[in-house]
Amino acid sequence: MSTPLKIARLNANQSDFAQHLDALLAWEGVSDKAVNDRVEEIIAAVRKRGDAALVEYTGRFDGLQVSSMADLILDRARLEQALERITAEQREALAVAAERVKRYHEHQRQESWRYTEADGTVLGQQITPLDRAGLYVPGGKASYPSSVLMNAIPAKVAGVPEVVMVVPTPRGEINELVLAAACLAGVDRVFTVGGAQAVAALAYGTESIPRVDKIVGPGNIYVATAKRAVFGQVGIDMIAGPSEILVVCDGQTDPDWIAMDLFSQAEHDEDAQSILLSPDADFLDAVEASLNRLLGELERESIVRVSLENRAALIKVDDLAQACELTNRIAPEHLELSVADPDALLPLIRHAGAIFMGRYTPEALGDYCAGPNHVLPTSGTARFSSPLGVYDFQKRSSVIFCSPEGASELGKTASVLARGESLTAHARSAEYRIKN
Ligand code: HSO
Ligand code: ZN
Repeated sequence: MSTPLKIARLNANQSDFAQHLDALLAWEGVSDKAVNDRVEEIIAAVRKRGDAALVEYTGRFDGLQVSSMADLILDRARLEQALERITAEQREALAVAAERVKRYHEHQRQESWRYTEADGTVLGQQITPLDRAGLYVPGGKASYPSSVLMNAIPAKVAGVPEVVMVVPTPRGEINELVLAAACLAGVDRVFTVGGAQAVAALAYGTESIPRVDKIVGPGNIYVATAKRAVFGQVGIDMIAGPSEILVVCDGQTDPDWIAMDLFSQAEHDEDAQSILLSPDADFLDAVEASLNRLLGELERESIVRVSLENRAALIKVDDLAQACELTNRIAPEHLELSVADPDALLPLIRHAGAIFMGRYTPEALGDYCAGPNHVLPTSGTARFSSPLGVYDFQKRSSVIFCSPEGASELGKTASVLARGESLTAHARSAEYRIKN
């Protein structure tokens, strides 16, 4: 066995617990002056020189030399080819996942509504999809087909007519699984460009890449910085922090299961956070033993070790109620309630991106195929935000239709308020419609 893991052990009642918790949760969002400057430059170049800049950057940053942008475009036929190229087993698994994710998201569709006031005025809200959405997919080790499904399917369910995707292909290496997922999710076109240049292209448009209305999907610091920079020109989903899992366990689940659940987030990246809360100190010991025993079996052992040693904690609580209180303070991206009666705890939970109920619901199932979205608020933002969903690709327009009587009545109120603001054109516009 390798060196024992150095994992923080805390007790929620120790006098300096609050400081420990703050230190544990502290996370500096991405922001770096040098990166910022670089990104601004790239955005300016793409705005000015369009495709030519994209071709140039793709050569420089992705080691992929092409003569024109035409070599960086994949159409639906190419996506269908990818679906043929993967194994039957993979095709089947992607199809099952896509179907379940679609069905779940269909429940989220918002409908237009209207009602009539006593004076005959009709008021309502009209729901429309965005015209076009852009999905960023990272290259390299975080290029996840499951994320393609999670980002593109809600857009399609919302009725977005065109979903385009950008994905870097370093040295021309194409991830067929990612393209196959794009095919199943209904992505219309793929551009094999990445980085800040791809974000700039989606935000402003180039000769080949159409300007989109919203950019979604994760990316490295350059992508995140670029998304922040183009926000306002286009919508963005969020700037996601590292993945997090918080497990609340009554001590009766197999410690190996809990250890692996904690690993499952830790293996995403060295900054990922895994926390376990239990009222049972012996159980915390058992999980720690499992972590040490199982670590060596992992493909990503070294990432997991760094993540657990820097950002994990096993915390003893008095009882499950205290665990829930602490959960609300942490507002985790993923919460597992690995207890006999999770429904009894659910009403106590106010802040969590996704809640996994009971011993048989590991977060991994939600990451791939349960149905709900795996794009979730991180770094405590579950206090005020929600999972990515259909509503992120739908907009609301207010609708007002005054009857002559309604206009006359409302005109009197509006006139008084407008004159109070010294806006006489407003007042007169309203007054014209008042019946004498
Ligand atoms: N757990 C990640 C999503 C993911 N997991 C993709 C596996 N593949 C989001 O926090
Ligand atoms: Zn995951």
